[in-house]
Amino acid sequence: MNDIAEPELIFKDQKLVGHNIDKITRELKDLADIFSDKKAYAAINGDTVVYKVESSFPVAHNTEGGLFYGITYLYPGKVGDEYFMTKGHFHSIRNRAEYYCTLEGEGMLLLMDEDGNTRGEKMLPGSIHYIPGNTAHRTANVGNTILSFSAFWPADAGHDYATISEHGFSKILVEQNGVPVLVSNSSVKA
Ligand code: S6P
Ligand code: ZN
Repeated sequence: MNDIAEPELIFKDQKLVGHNIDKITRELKDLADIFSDKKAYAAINGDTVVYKVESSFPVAHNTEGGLFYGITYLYPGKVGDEYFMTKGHFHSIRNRAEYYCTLEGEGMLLLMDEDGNTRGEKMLPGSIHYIPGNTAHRTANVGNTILSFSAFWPADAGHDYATISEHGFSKILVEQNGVPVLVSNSSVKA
């Protein structure tokens, strides 16, 4: 008997290949809550793809001790001055941490603690980001090409999107004089 197997999962030709890859596409019309400039948002075609996620769930959701893996492909673009970004979430089990590893492109990882302090970490090819527990996370594409990154998170983490959908992050990432800056989110509801 041969004890050597082929890999179950492989990142090949810019996509994740394997059995049972979960694929999600988020278009602008799915992201009504997150962008600040509602007028600019309404002016862009809702079918515009903002990001795609390919994930592998080798164990059932909520399995304590299991791990999930996913690759996010975030397209370049802006809504008004605000860069295309992911919805963002806390993990449902708040203390669950995560790693992001940037594959391609130029981005910003936004991190917000439970007291509402928001900070940014630059993402560039090869950069590795530890996202501590109790920290909401979202990514923004600040370049002109696709930003892709891989993520590793506990299978029992879960996703709490509602808190961000309702309150947002305390700061938003906008382009000012050609560079990304974090500014106070005036639409944050306390
Ligand atoms: C999962 C991990 C990523 C995101 C992906 C999309 O815990 O953080 O795979 O799911 O980047 O972002 P979001 O906020 O729409 O899930
Ligand atoms: Zn996460």
